[in-house]
Order: sequence, then C-alpha cells, then structure tokens
Amino acid sequence: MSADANRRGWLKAMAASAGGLWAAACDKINDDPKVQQVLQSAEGLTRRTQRALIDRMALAREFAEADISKDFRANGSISPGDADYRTHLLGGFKDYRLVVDGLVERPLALSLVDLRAQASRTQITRHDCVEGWSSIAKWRGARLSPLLDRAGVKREARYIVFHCFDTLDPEDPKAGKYYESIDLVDAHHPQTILAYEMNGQPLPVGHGAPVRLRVERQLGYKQAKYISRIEAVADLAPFGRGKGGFWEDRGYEWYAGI
Ligand SMILES: Nc1nc2c(c(=O)[nH]1)N[C@H]1C(S)=C(S)[C@@H](COP(=O)(O)O)O[C@H]1N2
Ligand SMILES: [Mo]
Repeated sequence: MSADANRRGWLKAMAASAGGLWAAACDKINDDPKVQQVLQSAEGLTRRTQRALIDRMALAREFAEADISKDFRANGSISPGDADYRTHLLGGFKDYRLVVDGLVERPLALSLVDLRAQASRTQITRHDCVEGWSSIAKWRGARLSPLLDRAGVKREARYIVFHCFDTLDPEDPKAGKYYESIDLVDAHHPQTILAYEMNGQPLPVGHGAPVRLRVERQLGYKQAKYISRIEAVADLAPFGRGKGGFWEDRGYEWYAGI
C-alpha cells in the first residue's frame, strides 16, 4: 500500500470512528465542483475537530525515578485550619468519605480503603506552577474515569467540580473554599487520577492529604488538593464567582493547558 493510501485509510478510520459523514462518500466522489467543495470543507472541519480531540487525549510526558525532585515545594494551602479537615486529620482520615454526586445515577461515598481498591495508575510527572517553578514526583491514585463510570455520569453533565476542605485565604471571609473543575475529556484522560500517594508514601498534608487531583496536561492550580467531594454538573456558574475555580475566579484561565 502506498503512503498516500495509508494516510487515506487512516483518515477514513478516524472520520468513521468520530461518526464523520464524509468517509462513506469519499470513495464515490462526484466530479461536480459544488459537491467537491462541500465535501472538502466538511472533511476539513472533521479533521480539525479530530485533531483537537487527539491533542487533548495525548499523554503528558512521564519521567524516570531518577528524575524525581528531592525538594517538591508545597504551595497555596499547606495546612488547612478548617474544622472538618482538622477532625479528619486527627482521626487519621478513618471517617473520611470521598463523596461523588451531582448529575450521577449512583452517588458514592468512598473511604480511603474503597479508593485504594479502585483501578489505579502510577505516574512520574512534572508539576508546573503558574508562578514559574516546576517539580517532578511519582503519583499513585485511583483513575477518575472508571470511578465516574461506576457512579454513572448522566448525559446532561459537562464538567466535574472538585470541592476542597481548605479556605485558602482565611482573612477574606468572602473568599470561600478552594475548588476546581475540568471537562469530561480531561476527566476521562488516562493520566487523570485521584492521588493518595506521592513518591511511594501516603500523600503528605502539605501536598493535599488524603486525596488530590492530578490532571497532568494542565498547570498547578488545577491540581486540587484536600478533596472532599466530586460533583458532576452541567454548568459552572453556580460555584464561587462562576469561573470554574478559585484562581479562575481571580483572573486565571479555566483551561490551563501545558
Ligand atoms: N485545595 C487546594 N488545592 C490547590 C491549591 C490550594 O491552595 N488549595 N493550590 C494550587 C496551586 S497554585 C499549586 S501550584 C498546587 C501546589 O501543589 P503542591 O502543594 O503539591 O506543590 O496545588 C494547587 N491546588
Ligand atoms: Mo500554582
């Protein structure tokens, strides 16, 4: 098979898998220039859409054990003073339950034992903070995608919101608790995990114990620490100041791609 035939075959397969209409027609291309024009623009659109989706599904770079940073900075909240968090911390998180609710068929309340029994992934990745520093660590956690499938995310849901225990700015009574959100493409990305281990140890308090998000294609502020609840939602407007995250409400990008 020629390289071109190979390429055509791949494009047809991609279009077919994305439900593209042009694939079925492209073997019997009509000579009429108007038909040609329509087909070409449809093909272009399909390819751009597919290209965007393929880019979103690409894996973030993973590193070797030797690359792990000796000194990974803890940033933002590092020791939440919130009463419910202190209670869980003192109790060794025995009564902690990660709630998964909102637009789901079967709400969940998972203990750390339950969470560790879920399908997990271990990955050595680089954390990039918007302030200009980076560190590499090994994270282990429950993959978010199968967990959401277990809860049964409803069709109306478009985002996953992560509610956190910590009030980042206790001096500002209006600040509210830290929260973050991602769309369903990132929620189902293979490297998106609810991390409960960092470098082979239970997640330290400074880095978000007992559970934090790792969404590896995005910047540091998306990596929600101290997660108390995960909510499937159709709209981000009701949360915080409506921009989808604590820092987004203060001017940062919602999609913080790296
Ligand atoms: N709940 C919560 N999550 C958070 C923050 C925070 O203050 N509270 N800070 C964010 C920012 S800006 C960064 S860079 C990372 C820092 O993670 P680290 O403490 O493990 O370095 O957590 C992010 N997630
Ligand atoms: Mo950050």
